[in-house]
Amino acid sequence: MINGKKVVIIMPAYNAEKTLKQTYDEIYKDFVDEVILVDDNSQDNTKIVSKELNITTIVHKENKGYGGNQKSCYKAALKANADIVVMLHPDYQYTPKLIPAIVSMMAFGEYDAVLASRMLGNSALKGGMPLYKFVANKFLTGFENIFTGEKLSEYHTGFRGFTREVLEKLPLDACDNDFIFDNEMIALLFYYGFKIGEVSCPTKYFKEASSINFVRSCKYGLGVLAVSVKYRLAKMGILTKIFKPDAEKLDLNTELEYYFQ
Ligand SMILES: Nc1nc2c(ncn2[C@@H]2O[C@H](COP(=O)(O)OP(=O)(O)OP(=O)(O)O)[C@@H](O)[C@H]2O)c(=O)[nH]1
Ligand SMILES: [Mg+2]
Repeated sequence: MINGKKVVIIMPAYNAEKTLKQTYDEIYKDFVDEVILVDDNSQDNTKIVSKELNITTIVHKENKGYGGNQKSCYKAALKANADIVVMLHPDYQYTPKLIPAIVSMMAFGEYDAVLASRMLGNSALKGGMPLYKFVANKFLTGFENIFTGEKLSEYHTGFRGFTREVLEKLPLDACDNDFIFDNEMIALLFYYGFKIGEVSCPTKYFKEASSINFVRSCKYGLGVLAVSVKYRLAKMGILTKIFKPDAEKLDLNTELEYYFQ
């Protein structure tokens, strides 16, 4: 707890057995009330390692994708009465040591969401981000800033925090089940008028931390361009899927697949 707010860390996991323990061990537990991992039908022992670490472990019976996994994570966090939720990838790519910084930016009411940015400062390439991802990140960020009229240093980090209010209000069930989920969520944050803060974050690239290849990155990049254009159209009154008033929010009455005991 911090300032009376319950803090829950969520980990969307897929084949994370090799990096999970190291990631979990670096979480500064004083602030954190619960850690929840959703295993998206991994082919390895992710759920077993997770349970051994006493993490609340939820398992998908079939692979739902990165966005589908996050939907389950946020539902589980809301059901656990979280006030502040931080998504941390279990692949040890982002340092858990920033969790207190991220949480405190929301715990005292200053921000509704916080992004840990690899592009603030000068550490992305030094940390091993492939040059094509760096250039694409810069380009897509510039494009999206123009179309949203906002100013973020990146829209593509997987290390982010949200208040309960954000997770209850955004129509996250209407969002994509694949990687573009992350980008849609930021567009929705701006669309609903939430305040987003950024902290600088070192990044690490190594084999287990990075599975998205060039083709998948291209698909993601095109998705980002589409989200940016749809956001602008929505601002002009032309509404599509996630920007419609009846777009589905997270339904807490649906069952999470199963808790691994
Ligand atoms: N549910 C699900 N999650 C996945 C899948 N592939 C990767 N992930 C998870 O999505 C997150 C991001 O994927 P990564 O492979 O680490 O992506 P990356 O190459 O590091 O991406 P960048 O950091 O942007 O370069 C990780 O936490 C993975 O566990 C998948 O097929 N399904
Ligand atoms: Mg990664």
